[in-house]
Amino acid sequence: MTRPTFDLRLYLVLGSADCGGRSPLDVAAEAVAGGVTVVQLREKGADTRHVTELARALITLLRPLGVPLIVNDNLEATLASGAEGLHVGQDDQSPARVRECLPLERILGLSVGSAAEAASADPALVDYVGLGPVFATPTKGDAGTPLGVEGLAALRRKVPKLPAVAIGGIKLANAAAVMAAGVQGLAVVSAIAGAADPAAAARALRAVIDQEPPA
Ligand code: TZP
Ligand code: MG
Repeated sequence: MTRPTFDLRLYLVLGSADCGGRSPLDVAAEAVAGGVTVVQLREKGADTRHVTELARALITLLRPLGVPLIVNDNLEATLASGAEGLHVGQDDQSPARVRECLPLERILGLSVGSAAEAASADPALVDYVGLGPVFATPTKGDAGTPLGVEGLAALRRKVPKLPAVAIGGIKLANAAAVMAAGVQGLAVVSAIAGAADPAAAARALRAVIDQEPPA
């Protein structure tokens, strides 16, 4: 069974509400031009048909560029759109349930925010973990208590077998410190989707990420 390969260095999470009135397709296109390596569609509150349509449009844009699309918490839309993967949180369908329908060739990501959650992340089911929130963030109201950089580094050591991205309040000013906690990449919403120039924002983050020795 071939497990997927992917590049987590700069992981953009976005939905229509995050793009300052712009189209998520336009923002994603600019962000990828600036160096984003993975895009996650996180269209909160939307029905499956709408998520599937938006995911298909993103795939048309991203696939020729070799950038995988991950759908947040909607297995049906992941399968219907043909997206490269799915990301689930701890309150969503469990990885074991998801894998009953999602082939191992597709990427499955899991949010992890504590040592207990880290212990339950099974590399046989999950391809990467999203660790966070690192810092307080207005983007996700229920994100939980921030780990801080030290907490992130400690949590990262508890999931040594899985690649990891950090998420929550990450921006250019703290990007180097977060990378130094031992993650493979940075996941951001507002630092790119909310930027006046998403391509420039992505380029600046990639410059920092690419300076860190690989974790
Ligand atoms: N999961 C944990 S924090 C968060 C998500 C989706 C939001 C991160 O948004 P931002 O704008 O990068 O702080
Ligand atoms: Mg969720």
